[in-house]
Amino acid sequence: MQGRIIKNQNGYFSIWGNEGRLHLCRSRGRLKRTTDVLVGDLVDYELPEASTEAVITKVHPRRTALRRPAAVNIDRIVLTSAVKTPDVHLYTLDKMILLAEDAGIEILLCFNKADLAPDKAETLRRMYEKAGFPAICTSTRSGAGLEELAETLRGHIIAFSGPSGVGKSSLLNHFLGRDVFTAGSVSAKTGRGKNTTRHAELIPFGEQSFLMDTPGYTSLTLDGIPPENAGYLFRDFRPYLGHCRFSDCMHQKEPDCAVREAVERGDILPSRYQSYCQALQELKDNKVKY
Ligand SMILES: Nc1nc2c(ncn2[C@@H]2O[C@H](COP(=O)(O)OP(=O)(O)O)[C@@H](O)[C@H]2O)c(=O)[nH]1
Ligand SMILES: [Mg+2]
Ligand SMILES: [Zn+2]
Repeated sequence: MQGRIIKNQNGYFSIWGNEGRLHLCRSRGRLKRTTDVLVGDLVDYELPEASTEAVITKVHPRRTALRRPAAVNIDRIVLTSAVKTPDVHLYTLDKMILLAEDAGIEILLCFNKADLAPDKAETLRRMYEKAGFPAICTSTRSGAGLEELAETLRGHIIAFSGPSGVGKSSLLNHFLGRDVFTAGSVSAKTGRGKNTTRHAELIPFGEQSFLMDTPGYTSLTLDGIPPENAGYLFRDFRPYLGHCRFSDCMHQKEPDCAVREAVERGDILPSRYQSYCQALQELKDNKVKY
């Protein structure tokens, strides 16, 4: 039998069987100890007679892998920000984009709480569309943008990710039509979410579709990406790569840099270029040394 790992609580897995039933499983059966099983994995399992627990026999190859949170086979990620409370932080957003690009996951940007600052939401949407990202402004209060977002939720596994307090759980509860996820209130003092989702968890959504809430975070460390790959992972830089004077140009202080020229012409957003420089430094600082 085949199914999807939708939850891992301290090594106790929940498998959503293809037949649409939930099985619990603590045993990896004949799997090697070194085989890790992650949320999102497609697995083969057996249901031994006289046992209530399933036994995993095989983990199928993965299409995508996200490290934080550890989850695999995500097809699309909705990178969610709030336009206000908490204020959108562009470097954090650009880092989330970089990690998702590196994981090979299709990206959609969602600027939520548009009711609090509609003009700002629209400005952000335009900025990021110019950089090459599909983007939607939403409000779970006014309902704006929710239908448009719902139309993009077709696919296999769709994760919502972003800082805590931006409204991920509220959006997911809206689409699932019930309170599956705890929507926390934002602390008046810090402007951050109080009540956050602890485990990466998939919720079955229609036929063979799953939605995933990811734990909110307050900071996000960049590592594990070679610094020289960063330029390619900024998709708005791609048209200019290969046009710099030096083939190994890192787009910093080098002469005749096509990326910097594009920034000066206004073809690349200054904030995206700043994020690139900051990310590059962070990747260099966190580079694994041998
Ligand atoms: N004004 C406004 N508040 C929202 C919106 N969406 C969510 N909230 C509120 O923001 C707070 C955090 O929401 P939550 O869904 O827990 O955020 P999460 O941490 O990203 O899962 C809650 O108090 C929500 O009621 C929105 O579109 N507009
Ligand atoms: Mg939440
Ligand atoms: Zn360059």
